[in-house]
Amino acid sequence: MADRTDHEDKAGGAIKERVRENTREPSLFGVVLLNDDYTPMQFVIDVLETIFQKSPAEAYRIMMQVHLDGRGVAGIYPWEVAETKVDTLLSRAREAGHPLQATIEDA
Ligand code: TYC
Repeated sequence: MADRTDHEDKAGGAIKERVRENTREPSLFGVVLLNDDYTPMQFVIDVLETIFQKSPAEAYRIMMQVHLDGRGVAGIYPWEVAETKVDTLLSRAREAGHPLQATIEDA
């Protein structure tokens, strides 16, 4: 193709732009935190800041949403990222002796 421009075929005609042909956006999944009566609020804020990269204000807002509504979305990611976040979250919670739970659902 070095002797032709990107937008011409062999006969010198225009090639149609290919938009999203043979490509797909990755499917996305929400990591949902679940409420319980024992995990300290500050622990939930800490994991939202450190594992889900939330600002202190956003972490507080999400924690309160889970506390009041029973559940809340911590973040939306491709499948393998969501799984890793949940694994990290559950290890940290168990290590600290807290019953915090999270699920993954279609975003
Ligand atoms: N309900 C907990 C408490 O009162 C706080 C909490 C918030 C726990 C969010 C879990 O995902 C959670 N200490």
